Amino acid sequence: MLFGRYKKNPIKIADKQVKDWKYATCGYCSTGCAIEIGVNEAGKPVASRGVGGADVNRGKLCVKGIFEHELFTSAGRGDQPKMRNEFHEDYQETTWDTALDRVHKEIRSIQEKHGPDSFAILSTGQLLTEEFYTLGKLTRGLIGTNTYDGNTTLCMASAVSGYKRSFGSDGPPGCYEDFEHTDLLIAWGSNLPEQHPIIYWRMKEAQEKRGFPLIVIDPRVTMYAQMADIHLPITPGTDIVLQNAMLNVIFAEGLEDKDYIEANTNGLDELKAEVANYDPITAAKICGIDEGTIRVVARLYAKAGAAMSIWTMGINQSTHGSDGVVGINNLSLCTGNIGKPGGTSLSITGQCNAMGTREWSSCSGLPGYRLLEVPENREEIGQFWNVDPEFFPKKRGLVHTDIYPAIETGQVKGLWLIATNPMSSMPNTERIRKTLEKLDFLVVQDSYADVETTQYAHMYLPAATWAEKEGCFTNTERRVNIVRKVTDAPGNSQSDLWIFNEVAKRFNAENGDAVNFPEKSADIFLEMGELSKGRLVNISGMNHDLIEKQRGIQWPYTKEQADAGEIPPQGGKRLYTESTTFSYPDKRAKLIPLPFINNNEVPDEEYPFWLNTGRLVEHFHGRTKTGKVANNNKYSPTPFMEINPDAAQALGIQHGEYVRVISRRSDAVVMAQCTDRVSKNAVFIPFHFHDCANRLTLGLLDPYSRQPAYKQQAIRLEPISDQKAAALLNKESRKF
Ligand SMILES: Nc1nc2c(c(=O)[nH]1)N[C@H]1C(S)=C(S)[C@@H](COP(=O)(O)OP(=O)(O)OC[C@H]3O[C@@H](n4cnc5c(=O)[nH]c(N)nc54)[C@H](O)[C@@H]3O)O[C@H]1N2
Ligand SMILES: Nc1nc2c(c(=O)[nH]1)N[C@H]1C(S)=C(S)[C@@H](COP(=O)(O)OP(=O)(O)OC[C@H]3O[C@@H](n4cnc5c(=O)[nH]c(N)nc54)[C@H](O)[C@@H]3O)O[C@H]1N2
Ligand code: SF4
Ligand SMILES: [Mo]
Repeated sequence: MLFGRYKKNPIKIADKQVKDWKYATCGYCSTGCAIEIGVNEAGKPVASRGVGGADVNRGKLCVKGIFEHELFTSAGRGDQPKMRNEFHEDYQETTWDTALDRVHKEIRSIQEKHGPDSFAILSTGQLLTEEFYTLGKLTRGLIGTNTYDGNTTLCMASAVSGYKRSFGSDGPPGCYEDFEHTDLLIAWGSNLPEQHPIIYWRMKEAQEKRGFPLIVIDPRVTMYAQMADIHLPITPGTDIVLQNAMLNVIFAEGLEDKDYIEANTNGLDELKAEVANYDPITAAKICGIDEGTIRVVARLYAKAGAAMSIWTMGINQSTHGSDGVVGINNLSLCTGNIGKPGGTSLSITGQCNAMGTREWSSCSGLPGYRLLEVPENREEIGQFWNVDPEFFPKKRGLVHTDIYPAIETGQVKGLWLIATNPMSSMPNTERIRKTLEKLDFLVVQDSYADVETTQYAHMYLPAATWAEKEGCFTNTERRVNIVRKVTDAPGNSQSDLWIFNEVAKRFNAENGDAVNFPEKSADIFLEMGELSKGRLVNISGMNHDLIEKQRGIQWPYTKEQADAGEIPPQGGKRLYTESTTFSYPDKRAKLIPLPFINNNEVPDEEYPFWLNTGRLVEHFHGRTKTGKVANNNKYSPTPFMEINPDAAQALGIQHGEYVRVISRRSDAVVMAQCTDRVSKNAVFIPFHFHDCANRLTLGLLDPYSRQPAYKQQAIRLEPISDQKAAALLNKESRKF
């Protein structure tokens, strides 16, 4: 039988007159899709397509990747540095030399007056790895501030912290191919079809072949939850209670992998003692999942030949974020599900190069997962960079979320924001607004001149983005892939690498140009390769051309291993197999007990609803990019909330009406979208819109990772009688 458009006019795709296809890696999410940008005769990017031979996406792209070429000509790009005078007036265009001389002068003058750490540098997960490495060398080796971090503290810090606590090092051990070997998949707080559509497609294809059960744990009935075999609508913020209860059942029924535990782990007795407190009946009362279901899921998980866990922000962004990751690792270790095909504990990363910054930016330490706390690591990098190792701090300084309060108290006086926008992404943005206003000197280095933070900046540096420059990203499965330069950046904007190198020249001149800063991205990559030798994150066998040829290579990858055929041509698939052991000195992983303390802001009589925040498939973060691409923006141009129809009816709120949402911090106006995706006592607001979700969030911090709990806070709702005025207010607070 024939369906669809048969006999009707077939869809005609306009001939874009592509002359040449250029290779890149998608610049949005951490899936790491290989993409080709079509340029026409005049060299103008006119089309995007997935790369067929690339293992990650096998020719596919999602709704963001497919329109990514439109970014190059999108509205709001910066094309000239801009500067205000010392009275914060006269925002004027200026030359690069004047701008960068002033950046150098202001940093040093603040440091001289208030100490080296009084100037803060905050970066991102969206630069190229070579840029991250260069920024790290500049910050740690020349500027010498320890107030240096990235937005990954808002994103991956709990995963990093949990991996370090369980395995002794960061580094996701699994890969996408694990879907093709697994017998069961649990997804914790991850909305894969919307946030990582192509990883989802890989998973779905494998599941259709192998029929493994999919268990989704999420308070919201997401698209992923709708496709699950079992959906556990957990009470927000209580995942570790469920994890403990699952282990309680596993131990009680003797389902653990005793041989694996004995050979590879420490801490079993302490863990057993703690989980004994979490029998499924008690646990059910806290986490909202009934006793019988906890037992079924625990048995299914432990009895599966190979079981895989993935997770994203529903775990990381919590006051128990780091513990939640350790809890997943506990489950994996106790059932022997690490380092084997289909048996893994895989954190799904966020931004396109959140992995690259973890590995090479020196934000949390020194390059190649080295630590400031380890004297040999400081010595090694000092020698390699020609910097006195004594110049390095002996421990990590303030993290992202602690830097803003340090601005409030006057400890930090200057800030350089690089590719991150706290006015849309930090919790409690009304407080952040006041914080930014306190700064003596704020530099904003962003590809878009209309990013909200420029309103508070003394200096704006226009940066090239994505395929306007050349270098690498590392994706969720440790695959390094390359972005080639497709087109020039607009006007007088420059690549982040160029900017860092120019700033470095000014600091380097202070001490006779002692430190070497290569200009070419390919050379910087080789330098990183040298530093990676003998490290877990070994990339020494890779170079830019080889990476493009193989359509991405996973680390660890050395020339010796590749020549000897010990690893496939596309790199090491898994960590903690026989050839890579855990990073603790005794090479064993740790089982860690996780007592649960309920420390969230929870709904009460005054603020009766949970506020959950997150993402939509068509938009990326603060929408500086997707807000300008018509085919993305058209799906959701207006701030909205998902609300349960019964809850809406009880409050007299109609579908499509504007509603005032109020938290203890501030308020926001959103359009009501009635849907059963959310329960009667919860609303969900995407955080993509300016002056919206993050006006309301509290952002209590995880004690280990200092990551904010963006997903758990309390709000109340007020219907708005004057809908016209609300629509206008809403329009004003909308960015585009
Ligand atoms: N389209 C698109 N894709 C993106 C991004 C984007 O902005 N747009 N951003 C990228 C980045 S940086 C990141 S970090 C990832 C994020 O990817 P995801 O984490 O998958 O996305 P979120 O929507 O932030 O949150 C995931 C889910 O956590 C659930 N959740 C809330 N509270 C809890 C809880 O207590 N327990 C559990 N188990 N779940 C809970 C939410 O209901 C939500 O469905 O996406 C990446 N991909
Ligand atoms: N309520 C709530 N808040 C959240 C989250 C949540 O789930 N809920 N998630 C958190 C998470 S996981 C994350 S990762 C953060 C993300 O939050 P942000 O770090 O603020 O992310 P973006 O809005 O993507 O900001 C990146 C900026 O870099 C610019 N840019 C893009 N490419 C380049 C480049 O090559 N060079 C330069 N110099 N600039 C560039 C963009 O224009 C943009 O302004 O948000 C966090 N905030
Ligand atoms: S899944 Fe992620 S990496 Fe792939 S095309 Fe979409 S946004 Fe880009
Ligand atoms: Mo993120």
